[in-house]
Amino acid sequence: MVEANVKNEALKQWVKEVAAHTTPDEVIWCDGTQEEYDRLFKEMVDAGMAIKLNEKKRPNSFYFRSDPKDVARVEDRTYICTKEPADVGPTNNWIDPDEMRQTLSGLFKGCMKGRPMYVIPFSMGPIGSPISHIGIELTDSPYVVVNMRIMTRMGAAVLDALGADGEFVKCVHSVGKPLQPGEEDVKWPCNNDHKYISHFPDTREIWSFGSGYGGNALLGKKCFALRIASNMALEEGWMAEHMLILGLEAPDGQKDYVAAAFPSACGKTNFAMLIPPKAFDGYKVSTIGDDIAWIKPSDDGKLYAINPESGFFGVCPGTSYDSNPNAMESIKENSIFTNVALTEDGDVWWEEMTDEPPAKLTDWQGNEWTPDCGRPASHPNARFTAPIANCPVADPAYEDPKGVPIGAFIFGGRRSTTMPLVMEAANWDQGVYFAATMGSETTAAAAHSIGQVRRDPMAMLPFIGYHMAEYWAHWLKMGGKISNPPKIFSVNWFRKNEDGKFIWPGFGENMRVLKWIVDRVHNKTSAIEGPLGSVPAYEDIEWEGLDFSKELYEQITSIDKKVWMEEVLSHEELFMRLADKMPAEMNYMRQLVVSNLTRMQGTWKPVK
Ligand code: O2Y
Ligand code: MN
Repeated sequence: MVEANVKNEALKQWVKEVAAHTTPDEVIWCDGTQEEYDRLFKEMVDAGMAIKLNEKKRPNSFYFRSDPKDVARVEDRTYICTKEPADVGPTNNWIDPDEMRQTLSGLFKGCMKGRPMYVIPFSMGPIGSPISHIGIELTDSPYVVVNMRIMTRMGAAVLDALGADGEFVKCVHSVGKPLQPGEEDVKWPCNNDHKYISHFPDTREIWSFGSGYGGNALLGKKCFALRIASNMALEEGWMAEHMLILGLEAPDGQKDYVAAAFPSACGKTNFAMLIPPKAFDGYKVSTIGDDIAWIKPSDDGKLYAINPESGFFGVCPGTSYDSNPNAMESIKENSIFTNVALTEDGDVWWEEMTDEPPAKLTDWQGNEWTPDCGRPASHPNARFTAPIANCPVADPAYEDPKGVPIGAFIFGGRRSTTMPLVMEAANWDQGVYFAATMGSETTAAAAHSIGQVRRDPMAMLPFIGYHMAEYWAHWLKMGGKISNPPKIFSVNWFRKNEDGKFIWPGFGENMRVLKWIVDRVHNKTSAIEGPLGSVPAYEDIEWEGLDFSKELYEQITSIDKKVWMEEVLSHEELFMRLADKMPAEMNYMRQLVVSNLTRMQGTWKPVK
C-alpha cells in the first residue's frame, strides 16, 4: 500500500513525525493481504528469525524462539502515565507523563535505524461496528505485523473505515535494537536493558519499548483493548473487560451468551471452547472470544458484547486433545508458535501435548532435548497465535457488529479452599462485590510466591488503566444504567481435598455448572440461599454420566465460617489500600457479608 492513497492527514503527519524521530530505513504501510503476510514470512525465514513448520503436518505455520529474557508480559515495566498518581491508584505503576515522554524520547531517538517501520492499521472489533475502535501500530518488528494480522482485523479496509478524519489510538512499538550499517541482526531483537510499556490515557497513546513479546508488543491486546479501552469505557459509559464470551445453545434452540473473567492459569481458553459431556447431547457451546470483551448497553436494556480480537494468543503447555480439542483443531494450520519445542520432523511439541513426549526434540532455546534431560522442552508461557475462524466451534456472531446479548457474568479464581463451586449473587451490587474481591492462588507460571492468594479484582489487576476503586464505582454505575442486567455468578473449579488433590474434575464437566447458570438466568432451576449467595443443591445439578457423590459436592460447596471471616478480613485489607476512591456500596456489601457470617454456625452446606 502506498502512503499517497491514505486520506487521513493527521495519520500521515503522525507517521512522518515518528519516522523522523526513530529514523527507520523505510516506512512500509501494511495492507493486510495474504501476499504481504507471505512476503514477511519469507523475509523472516530467509533471515533465520522464523522457521517454517512441516507443510504436511502444520500447513502455512511458523515457529519463533524469543530471547530467553523476553518471554512474557512485564508487569513491573508497565506504566500508566496520568497527571496525578492518585488517578491510577496503588495497583498500577505511575510515572508523570512529561517525565515518561522525556525518557521515551531519548530511547526512541534513532531506535529503528537499520530496520523498516511498519504502519499497521487495525480495528479492534468487526470493522464498522459501533462498539469497535481503530488503532494504528507503528512497529519495527515484522513478528508483530504477522501476529497483528491474526489477532486483529488489519489492513487497507481499516484505513477506508477511518476515512479522512476518523479517530485512532496511537500505538508505537520498537524492539529497541537499532542496527548499525553492516551489523548482523539477531534472531529475536529486543532490549534487555530498557523495557517500558507506557500508556497515556489522556491522549489515548501507547508507547512500548524493548520487548518483542506478546502483550508487550501486540499493542491491540492488553495495552489498547484493556488499559486504554478501560479509560475510554469509563468516559463513554461502556465496559472493557478481561472476559471470554461463549454461546450455549440448548436442544430446543434457546441460545444464551455468557461472559466470564478468570485470571491467568485458570483454564480460560478451555472454558471458552468447552465440549459438553455426552449426557448433554444436543447442547452446543460456541466461542466468541477467549480473552477480552467490549460491552455496551443497548436500547433493549441489555448489555451487548463483542470480542475486539480476531485470534487466540493461547498458552501451549497443557493444551492437548484431552484438555482442549477445539484449541488443538484451531492450531492445525495458519498458525504461529512461539517458544515451544520443535520435533525432528519439523512440527511443534509442548508439555502435556501428548501422553508420551517424543524421544528427541529441539527445545525452545534451540538445544537438544530428551525426556530425561531434566529441563522443560517449551517455555511455560509458550504461545500459539491462531485465527478464531480456525476454531471448529467459532460462533458466527463473532463477526456481528452489534455484538451478542449477555445473560450472565461469571467470575472465577483458583482457590483450593473458601470459594464454592458456584454461587449466584443476590443482585448486581453483591455480584460486583464478589467480583471485586476475587482472588487466585498463584501458580509456578506467575512470578509471585506460590500458593498465596493474589487479589485480582474482575481478573483486571494488571489491565485496569485507572484507579481500581473508580473501576468498581463504574461497574456499580453500569448496573444502574440497564433495566435487564446479566445475573452475576462466582465459580471455583479448584477446591482441593486433604491430600491436595482437585475434587472437581473440571474441563468439559464444567458444563454442569454452566447449564445451572443459564437455567438460573431463565428461572428454570432452583438454588439454596446461603450466607453469601445462592448455591445449587446437589439435586439442582445434572449428574448423568458423572459419578460425583453428594458428599464430595458438599465439600466443594461448603462455606466455612472461620475461613470466611479471614477471607473478609483480607477483603478489608484490599479496601483499605483503595480507600481514597472506594465507593461506599462496597463497604456496605462487606458489612452485609460480615453480618451474615456472624449469624452462621460452623460450616454451611447447600442442603435442601
Ligand atoms: O505473556 C504474554 O505476553 C501474554 S499474556 C496473555 C495472553 C493471552 C491472553 N491472556 C493473557 C494474560 O496474561 O491474561
Ligand atoms: Mn488474558
